[in-house]
Amino acid sequence: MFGPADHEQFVHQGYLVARGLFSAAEVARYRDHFMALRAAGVYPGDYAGADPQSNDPLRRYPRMIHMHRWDALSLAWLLDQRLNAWLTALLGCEPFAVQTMFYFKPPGARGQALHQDQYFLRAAPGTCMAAWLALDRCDEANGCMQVVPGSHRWPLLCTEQADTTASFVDVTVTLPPGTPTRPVLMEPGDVLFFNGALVHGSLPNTTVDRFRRSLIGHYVTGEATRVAAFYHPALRMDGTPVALGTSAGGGPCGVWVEQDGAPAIALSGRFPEAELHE
Ligand SMILES: O=C(O)CCC(=O)C(=O)O
Repeated sequence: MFGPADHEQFVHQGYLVARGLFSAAEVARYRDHFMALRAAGVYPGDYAGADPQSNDPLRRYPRMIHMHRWDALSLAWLLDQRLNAWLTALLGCEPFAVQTMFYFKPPGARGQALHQDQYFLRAAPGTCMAAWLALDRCDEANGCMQVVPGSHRWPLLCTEQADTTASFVDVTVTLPPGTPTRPVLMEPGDVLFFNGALVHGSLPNTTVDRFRRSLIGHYVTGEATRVAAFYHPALRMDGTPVALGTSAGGGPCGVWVEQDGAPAIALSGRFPEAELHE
């Protein structure tokens, strides 16, 4: 049940975990469904292609993207009324739904370097939001989510080359030395909601026998009138399409500078005019 403490946490930290929002039976159904889909074939958007014989665990189990466009269960999950209720309470108005993703993150898989989702989605005005459903216990050993509390107040940071031995995506943002990142420990059925500007990511799954599966929905705030082309068509939470304009890449980005002996962000960088998608 959503309460004032949840709102407070979200406003100050930029994220919160709704515990046990989905039941054990639902979690089992999603896990089975996506494992069966993964075993059955390849899909548009598979990261680096699927190859059951590969040495790279992420090629054996590439993440899935935009499944709601061809899979009824994914669409129903994206528009689930519990997610809508929490998102609406957090944002103050009903969002538009724009993306689903499924991460298998098998044993040995790389993580995803620190980033801000809004770098990819460019929802405006307003921002984007994520609902991240844990389908396995998530801890530091299997590469749980890591967040930088309070970073949702930062502008978009300029991106840099990521360490692709630890991350399967090649862009990241850097933080001043000593900036704390917080592991988000979750149980199956918990949902992590986070603001699109929050710096987050995950480290590799270092276990030999535990997946870290998650089902992810991305949304844009209801006042948004545009979003990057990759995320069209946007849907109202009743499933009907809504016409939004298209945000372009490029624009200013933040770099860390020293101000009165402390790190501060100056908007002195510029993103390249690249096509945007996570
Ligand atoms: O699940 C992960 O490891 C990363 C997911 C993520 O960064 C995202 O959903 O934006």
